[in-house]
Amino acid sequence: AAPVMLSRFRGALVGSVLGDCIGGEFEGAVDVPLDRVLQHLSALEDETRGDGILLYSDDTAMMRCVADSLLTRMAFDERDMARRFAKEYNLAPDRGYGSGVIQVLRKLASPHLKDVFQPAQAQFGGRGSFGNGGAMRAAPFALAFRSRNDVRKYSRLGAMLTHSCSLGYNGAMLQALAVHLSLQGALALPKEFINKLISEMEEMEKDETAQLDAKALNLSDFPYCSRLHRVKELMDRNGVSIEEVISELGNGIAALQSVPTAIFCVLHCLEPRDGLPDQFGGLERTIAYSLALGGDTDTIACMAGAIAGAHYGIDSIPQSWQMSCEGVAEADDLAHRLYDLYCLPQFEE
Ligand code: F2R
Ligand code: MG
Ligand code: MG
Repeated sequence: AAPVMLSRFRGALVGSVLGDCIGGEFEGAVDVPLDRVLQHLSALEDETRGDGILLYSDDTAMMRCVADSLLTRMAFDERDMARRFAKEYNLAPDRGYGSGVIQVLRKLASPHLKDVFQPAQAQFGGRGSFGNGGAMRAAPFALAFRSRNDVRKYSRLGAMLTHSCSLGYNGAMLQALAVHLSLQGALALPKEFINKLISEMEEMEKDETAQLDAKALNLSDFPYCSRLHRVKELMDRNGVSIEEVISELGNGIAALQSVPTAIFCVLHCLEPRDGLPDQFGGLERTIAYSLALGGDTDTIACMAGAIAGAHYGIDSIPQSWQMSCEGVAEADDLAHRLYDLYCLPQFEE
């Protein structure tokens, strides 16, 4: 079982980086025809392009900070993680960060800051961000902690360093739990997988703050549960169109409009699909499909790539894709080290 698990860890982080790098091409595009996606993907086979040509964005930059912090501290340490976010932003501010979060990252750089959660709480008039920036970097929490309780607890706190709105941090918990379940092989039973995520979110969305946030934003009482129920309905439908997926689930920069969408991409692509090349394996299908939705493609592909990579493992990822993307070797190294951490006895449930 150990080599299988290590392969899943590597698949999760490399899949996440690949989704970010490959998906960056279409971020913000409204309409992405499938043949443009396939053209973009087949260009990755071109050996004359050179290695690492597709650069990673904020999604990977912040994911690496999360992983580095968990590995160095061998625990969740909010001050250390916050310091790494701020330092990374200062070193490379042009990685395509959200326009709101950069204010948090600047404040986190202050050596006088007492409460590292405070800058996030001041965002958007005190409501906090509901963007998907907490979710896009959540995968390492699933790789560092064995216990589901720890995955829940620390992915939430890790997201709250920049996203204090419950829609933001609940999206991060959902993404971390999806990777956690996928690592355990739960995607072998897709219906059970989605049902487990729905019951997890039922617990989280019972919370009074979640209920108040949903009301203030004119959303239904259990917004994530309701999107996940839509995922389940779409899974049962034959021939669901890209337009239906976008209108039912969304493809935007808000966590609510992108985390359930990424989960749907993975579930939908467990089987071969019309329009996607027969020679594609499940991970390739997942990334291709995520791009074809348009909108926040780097982040949806990054999150779907992490969940799918945890299911299919590293061997499912074409070498040419890996060689085309910046930061793959580093992500692979982080995955190896997180696996070693995960195997330590004190991290057992
Ligand atoms: N930033 C990008 N891509 C460029 C898209 C530009 C876009 N017009 C923009 O709004 O920035 N990609 C990267 O950002 C996403 C992750 O963002 P993150 O870390 O969540 O940032 P932020 O700033 O906290 O939230 C993003 C935007 O969401 C809206 N928003 C969030 N909370 C809000 C609230 N409570 N009220 C109103 N609006 C809220 C704002 O427009 C934020 O700027 C990923 O896609 C990553 O790839
Ligand atoms: Mg990005
Ligand atoms: Mg994005």
